[in-house]
Amino acid sequence: MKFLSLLVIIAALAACQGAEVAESLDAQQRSVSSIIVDTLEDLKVQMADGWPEYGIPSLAPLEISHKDMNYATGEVFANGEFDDIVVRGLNEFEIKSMEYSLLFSRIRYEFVFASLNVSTQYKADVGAGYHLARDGGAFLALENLRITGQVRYSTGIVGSNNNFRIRDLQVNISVDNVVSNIENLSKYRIMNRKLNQIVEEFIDLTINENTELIADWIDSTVTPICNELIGDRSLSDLLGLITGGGSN
Ligand SMILES: *[C@@H]1O[C@H](CO)[C@@H](O)[C@H](O)[C@H]1NC(C)=O
Ligand SMILES: *[C@@H]1O[C@H](CO)[C@@H](O)[C@H](O)[C@H]1NC(C)=O
Ligand SMILES: CC(=O)N[C@H]1CO[C@H](CO)[C@@H](O)[C@@H]1O
Repeated sequence: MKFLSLLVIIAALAACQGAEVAESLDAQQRSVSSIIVDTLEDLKVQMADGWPEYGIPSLAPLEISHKDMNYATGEVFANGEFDDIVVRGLNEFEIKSMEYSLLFSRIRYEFVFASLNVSTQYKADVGAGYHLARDGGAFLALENLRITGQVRYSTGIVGSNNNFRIRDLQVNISVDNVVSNIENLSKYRIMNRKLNQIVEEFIDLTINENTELIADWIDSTVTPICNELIGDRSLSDLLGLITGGGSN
């Protein structure tokens, strides 16, 4: 999620950069949108290699060999181990729209991920007055994940690219379909399917019903972090980081 927000910020940066180099207002509107789209298309390609010089591995697919999860409070505990985690589809998003408005210092965007999915082997040990131990394979997918929203920014003195700031970040997330295939939640096949349906419904509701909560979180948490990250780096520095990364 944070990662997706970063994409948006990158888009904002690209827009601003474009605004400075473009000639006429009309030309600006067109070229800025295409600069953003080009930057994102480059980003998709670069995601396969990652940005090793910044310690970012390949993100398409993203592979994590092992992850532990431990949670405990009072009587309740949950310990999990995940092996061979593979996340697919991070770079398989379609840019449905990218509208830049110089007048409103705003970029509106819409991205659609056809399938963002994760597969893993899991081991879970859960206790809460009772005790449950489970293991097996697991697959989760978000199908037609749609991210829309806008970035509003302010630019400082014309010609200085050090005063670029994000004013607010709107991110609306919705998903058409959630797929959950977690093995061995129950040893009974029908019961297992039922439990997966509950997981699907839970994820669906979490994403589709909490849009405002997520949006507030992103705006209040991510916006300051982004501005901090941008610091006094110039926009061309930042664009260079994105598109010049990786393989060579
Ligand atoms: C997982 O996502 C990738 C990338 O979007 C897609 O090609 C693949 O079909 C998905 N896998 C399944 C089983 O849905
Ligand atoms: C995001 O969703 C909120 C509430 O659902 C809506 O008011 C707002 O216009 C949406 N923003 C965008 C940019 O789609
Ligand atoms: C420990 C256990 O019950 N493993 C099972 C998990 O589910 C797979 C596929 O349904 C079975 O093959 C395993 O025996």
